[in-house]
Amino acid sequence: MRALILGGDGFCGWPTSLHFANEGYEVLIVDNLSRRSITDQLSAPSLTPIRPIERRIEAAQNIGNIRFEHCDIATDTDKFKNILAAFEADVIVHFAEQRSAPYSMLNGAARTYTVNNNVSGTNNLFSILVELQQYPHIVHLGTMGVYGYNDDFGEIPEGYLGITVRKTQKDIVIPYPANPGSIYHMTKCMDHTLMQFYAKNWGFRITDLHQGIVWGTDTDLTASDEDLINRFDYDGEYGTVLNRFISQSQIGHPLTVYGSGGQARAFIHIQDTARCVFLAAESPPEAGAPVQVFNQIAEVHTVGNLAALLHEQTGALIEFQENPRKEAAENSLKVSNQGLCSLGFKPITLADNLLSEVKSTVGKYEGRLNRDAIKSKARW
Ligand code: NAD
Ligand code: USQ
Repeated sequence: MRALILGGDGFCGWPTSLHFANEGYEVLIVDNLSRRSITDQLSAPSLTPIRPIERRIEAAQNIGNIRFEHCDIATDTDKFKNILAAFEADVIVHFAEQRSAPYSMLNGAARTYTVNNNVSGTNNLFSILVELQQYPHIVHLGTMGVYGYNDDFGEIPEGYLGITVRKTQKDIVIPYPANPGSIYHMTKCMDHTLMQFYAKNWGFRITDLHQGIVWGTDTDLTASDEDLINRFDYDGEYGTVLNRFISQSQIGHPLTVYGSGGQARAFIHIQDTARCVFLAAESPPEAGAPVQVFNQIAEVHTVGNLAALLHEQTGALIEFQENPRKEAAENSLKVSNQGLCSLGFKPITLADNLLSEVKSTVGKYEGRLNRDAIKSKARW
């Protein structure tokens, strides 16, 4: 079986590529390494010393068959077409997007880049496959943020909502109403609509994984060799909340809780990201079916509770800051993850004590941390 991993040099893509290779897949990573250059521009490269892609790929040969092609899937259409034509993937996992909400809200250039990069990349993928008449299973990484984060419709179902139409009293199922909170999250809503059309018109088998916030740094495979080490972001744009709090507690920086800390969000450990993507990849929907949606999450916490937990464990101080984002000060959130659980997903949770493991990795490299990069520059 051949797996094409778009964005396979990134935080989620690299451990997932190793996971597929370890399961016996022939893996081809396609990435334009834009993430490495953006974080260099922000003076906040990965805290962990990730190796150049060539060295990563060389070390990965001990795990399985992995190759790399440099290509921008949003702009280099001819090269992308040649890669797709030659590789003839059985499954394509699409991670290759600009994934920071704050970055997407920095300024006009960042908004335009995020929309063009994310939506064009996704459209190019499907449009080229139509031309080539190739119909592999496509697994796209979406986000919980496409739903908004509230319980207006009760527990958040997996992509679709059963409703009764008031005028006709008919019971129907509709795509869950999109309610993005940033330009980045909006591109994931646009991707989803685009994919519904490609599934309806050309019969593509598509799975959209609406993933929560990923925390942690390594998986068993990335930890097996220093040359395979995964990236770790702590900065104001790309660092996600729990990984930021872990690194802040390590260097004696107060935990930067935005607003009251009442924001509830869904979380998943990086090891589970790789496992879930693999489970989903092996369970495609029927050709012609609507896009299959799984909520890829393990558990829900409020930001304030996470800060309190780290305070308890490490004594770190908590600093409530004015929230730089436009979002509800507090919300309640319940999310179904039945789809992946029914395929065998057994979520890792914070109770599994992995926090200290992540903290020790951060401790090892804390000398590389740029304190000036902790504060977010984005306001909206
Ligand atoms: P990342 O930035 O670490 O990885 C994305 C990779 O895609 C990078 O290596 C980047 O160079 C590459 N890329 C971006 N645009 C490209 C293009 N046009 N052509 C080729 N390569 C391109 O991000 P991540 O954290 O690994 O996230 C991966 C995916 O998962 C994203 O789509 C993101 O939206 C989604 N996701 C991430 C999280 C999270 O907490 N990290 C949560 C939910 C969903
Ligand atoms: N927050 C703080 N303090 C911080 C950083 C964040 O209180 O120092 C708060 C934010 O205000 C927000 C919450 O923590 O309420 C989450 O913020 P985040 O930066 O961890 O996550 P977010 O911007 O939502 O984006 C991340 C990933 C994105 C993914 C998304 C999944 O960067 O790629 O799609 O999580 S989800 O949030 O479920 O939509």
